[in-house]
Amino acid sequence: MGEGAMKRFLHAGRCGGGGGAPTLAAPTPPSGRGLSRRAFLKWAAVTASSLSLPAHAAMELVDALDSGRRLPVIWLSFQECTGCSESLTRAGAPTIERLLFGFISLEYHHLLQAAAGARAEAARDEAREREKGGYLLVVEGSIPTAAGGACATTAGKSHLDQLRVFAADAAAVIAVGGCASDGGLPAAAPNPTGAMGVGALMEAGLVARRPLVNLPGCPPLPVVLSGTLAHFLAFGRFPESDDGGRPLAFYGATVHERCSRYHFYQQGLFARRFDDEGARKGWCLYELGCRGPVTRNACASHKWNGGVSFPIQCGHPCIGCSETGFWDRDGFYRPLEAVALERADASGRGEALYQGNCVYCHPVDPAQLGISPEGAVEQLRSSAIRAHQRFSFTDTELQDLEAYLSERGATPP
Ligand code: FSX
Ligand code: SF4
Ligand code: F3S
Repeated sequence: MGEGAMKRFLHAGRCGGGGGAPTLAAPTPPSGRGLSRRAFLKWAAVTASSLSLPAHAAMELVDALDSGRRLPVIWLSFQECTGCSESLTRAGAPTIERLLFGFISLEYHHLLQAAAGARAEAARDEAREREKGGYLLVVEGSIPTAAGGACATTAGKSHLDQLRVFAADAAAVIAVGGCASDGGLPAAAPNPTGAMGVGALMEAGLVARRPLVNLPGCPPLPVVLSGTLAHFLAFGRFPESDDGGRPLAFYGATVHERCSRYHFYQQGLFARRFDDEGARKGWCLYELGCRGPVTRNACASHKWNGGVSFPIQCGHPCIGCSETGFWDRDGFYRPLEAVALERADASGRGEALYQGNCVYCHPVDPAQLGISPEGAVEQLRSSAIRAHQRFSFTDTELQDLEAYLSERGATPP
């Protein structure tokens, strides 16, 4: 296929639409990798788009993956629930297995490989020697460090020692899932095994520093891994990341920003119980503890099982599974506002009250409120305002609000 035709194809694929298939001069051969040529090209276009790459990057992706060079990958599973691999094997088109077996040389993955026992371990060690400095290491699960790493071993070797050895010879490392990224569930208090993520071990000097990308989520989205892998295959580096080492293309926006219930949030329509009318009508889950506003992940747009659904769509609030330490943060079912109120001083509590209530009708910046703090509180105490169900504040809340308005310089016009 000529470059022009390819570009037209990729453009058609990117723009989607069932009827958007391009007209090709000749039938394209199957890729020979368990994926038709057409599906492969379409996938490349969609992947480039999901990575927020410019249009020409799809071509580079195609060229790199088409080159026949298969990147050696060693995949180590440590302290985890296997949910990450379960999630990844439910990727859309192409399935993650096709990506893995078509474009990379998966040297070891104890869940997916057929081999087991001493021969599998020997093959893994032989791959490390053979591909020294050139393989990609994928880590799934946290690494126990208590008791010298004795809490978890495979084939007589501690996970900590395995990571030390395999990271030292890797070209780069992908930490898949919250456990590998920051310790995840196994690291939840009181963290009896001293579980740590890969990055923390590198920072502590316990594991060799290598280029690292974190793909948190419990589990992460399949597209996050396939997109990150494809980027590495095509460009020899990981996509641009945030401070937490997470690719911005997938973790650059909050769940809230792309949530299908967002318009209910804006209208102040909330489910307050899992079985109330609001829940049945699909209203916003903020009052049930949704962490979507403070959680960066792409689940609201990419979803699971080929785009079928994600937690909030199923009626469960986001528990913030792609954020560091989410297991230990404030419980799962308390509204963010309640958590903020508990933590804050009087002015901070007043801020939460103001930003959670008053901004529906008044400026976000209280300096532009056009009334003194005392005047505002006086009005709020008046029976007319109290009659409005949203604004029945207690005396303590009114004091907090006054403290906030004073601090922020609310003055009469
Ligand atoms: Fe952790 Fe993954 Fe959660 Fe489970 O491998 S991120 S417990 S889905 O399986 O590591
Ligand atoms: Fe935001 Fe959660 Fe409500 Fe969605 S359900 S709009 S993520 S608070
Ligand atoms: Fe996790 Fe929240 Fe998405 S719990 S899967 S980040 S909706």
